[in-house]
Amino acid sequence: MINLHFHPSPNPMKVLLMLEETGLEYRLSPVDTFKGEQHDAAFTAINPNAKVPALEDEGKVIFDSNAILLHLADKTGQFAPPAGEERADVLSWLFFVATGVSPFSGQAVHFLHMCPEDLPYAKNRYLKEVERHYCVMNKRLGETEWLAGADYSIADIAAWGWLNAAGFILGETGLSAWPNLERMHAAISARPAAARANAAKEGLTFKSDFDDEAARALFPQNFAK
Ligand SMILES: N[C@@H](CCC(=O)N[C@@H](CS)C(=O)NCC(=O)O)C(=O)O
Repeated sequence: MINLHFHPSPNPMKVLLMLEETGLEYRLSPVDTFKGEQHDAAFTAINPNAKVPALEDEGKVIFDSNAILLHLADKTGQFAPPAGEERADVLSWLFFVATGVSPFSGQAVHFLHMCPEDLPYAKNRYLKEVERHYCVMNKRLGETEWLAGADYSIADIAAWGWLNAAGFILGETGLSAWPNLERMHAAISARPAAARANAAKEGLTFKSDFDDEAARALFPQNFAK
């Protein structure tokens, strides 16, 4: 059975949604990143990057959320066409999310909520990049139903993981300045698979206090001598 090494944060949530969408059988192996479990030797033997998610599928390990989404799409023939122009569109938008939306959102969360110093330049830089990426998606979603075109795909599934954090990044207005994006996020969240993914997450307990132990676990390089 598929084993997803999991923490309820944006990148693993993409994969959990995909597993629920495809109907594949899976189990979750919790990795409590606030306690530093991503650095345990048993886990770095699975993901040398010491981050979640990682997935074991019939003895094969795949890490990085977007690689896992592609693997599962190819395995099941769902949410990404196997070839042709429509696959090219899925890849463009998947990688736009993977290399833009995801890391800029992550850095915005870091400088807004976790950085021990108040750094206005960094906050503004990442917030504005998140907003710029939202504008690009909002424009696209004014022209097409989903990011890659007419069909729901792994590009949308990848975006959902981080769009869930919009309120945490932007405050209570969330996605309201980007109505097409808000429509798309709401449409995914209303899917039964999203409800099942959220319920599966709720069934597990993780450390949530962002204290000194968590800071050392998440940003060990900041504490290196
Ligand atoms: N590019 C990777 C990024 C993975 C990533 O940053 N995961 C975060 C959770 S969303 C994590 O493991 N954080 C713990 C840490 O950095 O130590 C992916 O998409 O899977």
